[in-house]
Amino acid sequence: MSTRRFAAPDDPALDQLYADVAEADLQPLWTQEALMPGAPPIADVAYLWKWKTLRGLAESAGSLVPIDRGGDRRVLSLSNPGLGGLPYATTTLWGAVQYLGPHEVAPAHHHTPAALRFVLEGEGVWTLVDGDPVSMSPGDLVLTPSWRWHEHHNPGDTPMLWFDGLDIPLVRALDAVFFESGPDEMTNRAVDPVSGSEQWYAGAPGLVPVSGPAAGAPPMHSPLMAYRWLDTDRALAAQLAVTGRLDAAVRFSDPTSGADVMPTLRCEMHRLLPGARTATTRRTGSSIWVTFRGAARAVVDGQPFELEAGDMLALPSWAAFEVSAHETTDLFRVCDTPVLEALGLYRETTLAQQEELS
Ligand code: 1HN
Repeated sequence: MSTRRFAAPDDPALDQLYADVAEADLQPLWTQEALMPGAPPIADVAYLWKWKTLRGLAESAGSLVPIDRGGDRRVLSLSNPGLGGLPYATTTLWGAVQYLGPHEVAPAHHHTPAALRFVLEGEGVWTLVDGDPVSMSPGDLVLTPSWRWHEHHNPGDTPMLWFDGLDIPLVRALDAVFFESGPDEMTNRAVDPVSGSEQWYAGAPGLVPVSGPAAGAPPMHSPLMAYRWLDTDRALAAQLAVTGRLDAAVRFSDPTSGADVMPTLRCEMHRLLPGARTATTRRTGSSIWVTFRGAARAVVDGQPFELEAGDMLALPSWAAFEVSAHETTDLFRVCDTPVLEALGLYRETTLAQQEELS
């Protein structure tokens, strides 16, 4: 005979059990309905920051706030209204506009969160990545992978503004953020427009050195620190020419392996010709879309966003997303897809016309 005794809902013994369980810092699974929803419960929202606003406020910060130790950088971070005041663009991504004024230096530091810059305005700035001076121009993608020393120099007379993308929320969630300041002395040097990393790894398409600085190192990030707009532009134009389509896209990759530029961040550039309309797609993981040039309409879960040069759009996980171009439009995208893929959690689905309309 069974000795099991199931309590009735109003059984004082059951009340006592719940009290004892709570007292012991335990929680019964059977009371947690929100634990496994049918689809991800998503807090961050689709949100657009307009360049006009970003640029104006970054410029004001440039005239009112010096770059000092502590902050180290003049950065205005995209703060997603769905994330309760956190300085995060999405659940996993940090996005920001950074302003480096004429003759300013942002001092050396390193941190475990990985960073990238996508340059929007200015000329003549260079960033020193682990001692390698990397020049920066509009449309360039510049990497500062995890724990690489970096400092920014603007020897010119005009400001530079760029988009910063980092994996800070993800690294925070993993309790793996470390940071150190570098030496205060300024590094002054003549800057070759071609960094050492490009001399090694961007010598010619498809050719990588048989032995070079990255040989034998664990392939944690691309050894190439700069991806030049000239090359990106040429690749997109060639792809449009060969396909005859109205849209083209390229992924920035580690030239030695084809992997993403950094373990946590994927970068892409998309070009849409006038009249192009992408499929409507849901993907796990979040993205930030930065408009480099053009005019386009993004639609996220039915909500329209008008994109113009410099505008930055936060796209949450699993949101239904499509873009249509009013004129030739170039869109930079950073996303956390490599993490989702590495963990076997990446999913995507293209919505059929019928679903789109409902
Ligand atoms: C950082 O170090 C940079 O080096 C940019 O330019 C943005 C946001 C949060 C923390 C560190 C940079 C950052 C950052």
